Amino acid sequence: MKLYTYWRSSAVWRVRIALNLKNLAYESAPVHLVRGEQRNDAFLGINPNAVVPALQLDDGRVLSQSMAIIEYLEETHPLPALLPKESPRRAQVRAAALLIACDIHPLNNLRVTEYLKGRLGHSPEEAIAWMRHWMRAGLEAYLHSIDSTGRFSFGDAPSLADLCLIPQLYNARRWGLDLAGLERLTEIDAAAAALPAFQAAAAAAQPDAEPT
Ligand SMILES: N[C@@H](CCC(=O)N[C@@H](CS)C(=O)NCC(=O)O)C(=O)O
Repeated sequence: MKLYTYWRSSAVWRVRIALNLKNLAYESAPVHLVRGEQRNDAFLGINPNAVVPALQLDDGRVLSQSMAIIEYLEETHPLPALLPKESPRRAQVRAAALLIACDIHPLNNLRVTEYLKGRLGHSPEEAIAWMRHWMRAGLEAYLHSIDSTGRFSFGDAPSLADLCLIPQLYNARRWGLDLAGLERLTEIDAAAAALPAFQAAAAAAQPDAEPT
């Protein structure tokens, strides 16, 4: 499998964790988002939506949307499970994951903040304030959507929700979000950081990582 990736992309990061937890080998094909390579004709042929991730399967078919890709991996390689067996609990894990993937991430995406600054004339400081606002509101809601105890968001093993949370916390720190009151989330982050699958998926561990 070939994963179209960018080291700092939180959407790809989710997929990298899933691939690593399920012990699936893949080749990385970096797409430099800051240089705009996602809008090159070659990549638009892979994903017309001009975003990473995209996962090219061995038969040539291309999957997009991180959550759809992870569901595909879960269906084809069920262990270790990223979703619990019980249906209401599955829905709760999916809801927490989607709170990040649908309600936080899109508001902070590169093309959105570039539009705020470029077309709408906002300053870089205003764009950062915008990102912090939506991250803080979303992470507070996330905190109230998960279990109050356990090493991870739902129990003692990582779930789909944690795959979304960990990259989002990297973004939160990157943009200087005050994480006071969110210690339960930073404890989950520390538990994840101890696992090789999460270590290998981290931004700094990617072949296209740049000095920060
Ligand atoms: N809903 C999509 C979002 C993908 C997405 O927005 N990826 C970002 C990186 S995290 C991207 O490629 N952004 C490029 C841009 O904004 O131009 C998914 O979950 O796969």
